[in-house]
Amino acid sequence: MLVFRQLFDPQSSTYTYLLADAGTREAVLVDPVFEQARRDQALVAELGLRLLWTLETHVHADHVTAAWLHKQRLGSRIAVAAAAGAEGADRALLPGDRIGFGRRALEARATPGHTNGCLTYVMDDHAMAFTGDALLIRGCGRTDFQQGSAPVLFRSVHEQIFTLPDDCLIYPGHDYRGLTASSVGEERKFNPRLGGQILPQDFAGYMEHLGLAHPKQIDVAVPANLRCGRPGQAVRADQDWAPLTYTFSGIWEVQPDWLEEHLRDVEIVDVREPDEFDGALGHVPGARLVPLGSLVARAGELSKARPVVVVCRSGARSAQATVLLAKAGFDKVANLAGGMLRWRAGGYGVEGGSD
Ligand SMILES: N[C@@H](CCC(=O)N[C@@H](CS)C(=O)NCC(=O)O)C(=O)O
Ligand SMILES: [Fe+2]
Repeated sequence: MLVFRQLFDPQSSTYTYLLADAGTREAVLVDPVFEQARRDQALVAELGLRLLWTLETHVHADHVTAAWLHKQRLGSRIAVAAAAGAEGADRALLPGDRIGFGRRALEARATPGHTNGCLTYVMDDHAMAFTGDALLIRGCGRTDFQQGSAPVLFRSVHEQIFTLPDDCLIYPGHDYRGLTASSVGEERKFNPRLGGQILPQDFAGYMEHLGLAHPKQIDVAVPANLRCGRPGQAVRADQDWAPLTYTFSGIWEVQPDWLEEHLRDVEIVDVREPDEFDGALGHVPGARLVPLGSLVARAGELSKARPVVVVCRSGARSAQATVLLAKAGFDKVANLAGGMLRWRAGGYGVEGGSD
């Protein structure tokens, strides 16, 4: 019996997969996301599982892996393709390697083309394949950066994935439209880039004209993933007074919907300038104005009894403010994710401001 959960990161539209042997409770996570580490650790604990491995399908360009974080907190080991050239992995996978958990195992198949270290993990009974970005649902990973190559990807998909049984389910690394799974038979027939009668040269033409912007996180994500997600700075102490997320840049964040329901339980500190506080965006009801430049000097005005939520226009200055407050001895402090811009876009209540 297999325990199987498909998990989603809405920021990057990434799927993470939890697989475990229902008998021995030994588990693996495929493509865990840094910001979702707490969620996934809670699930592993609630299901009574022991995480043996985190497995990467490739060096991601759009999010940072949680492999290193899980290793620190749960003692799991990190596996990534030898061809990915990442440092800090416990196992450098070669094509044909098997990763066992209890009585079950995944086989690593080399499916380069999106990157040269892409792996597809195939379940021992060929019922499921975790294709990363080699094959997406009615799509595939782009081939315009990170050693991408359309002819190489075409061969990978046709030789390593389309040769699996028709009813083998495909679980991709991402989906941008809300689809969750497909099957080999379905993609062989209906994939508009790689299925049907399409030839390698048709595919190459298609891929040359995708016209996609580079992932927003690429400059942070690729170097971080080449270190298996080990941050450059020390990890800040845990906090659990709200459903907080810890970002790869070392900032604790709280989401607007939580803050709106807990306005009276926290001290809200707005670190913008006075003209912004009273300007068009308005401010969060009950917020206290302490501009970033005077925050350290005025930190004594704030109580350490209540958690502090820091706010600015976009969430950048307030992120820095959380670092300054932590240094000043505040141990419950978080940034309002996305600042006033996201607060206003979400239609949450404001004091002052114009419509
Ligand atoms: N807008 C996204 C970019 C997403 C993206 O480029 N995704 C890659 C996977 S890492 C891809 O291959 N996408 C294929 C597609 O969208 O067709 C971001 O900023 O993160
Ligand atoms: Fe990717």
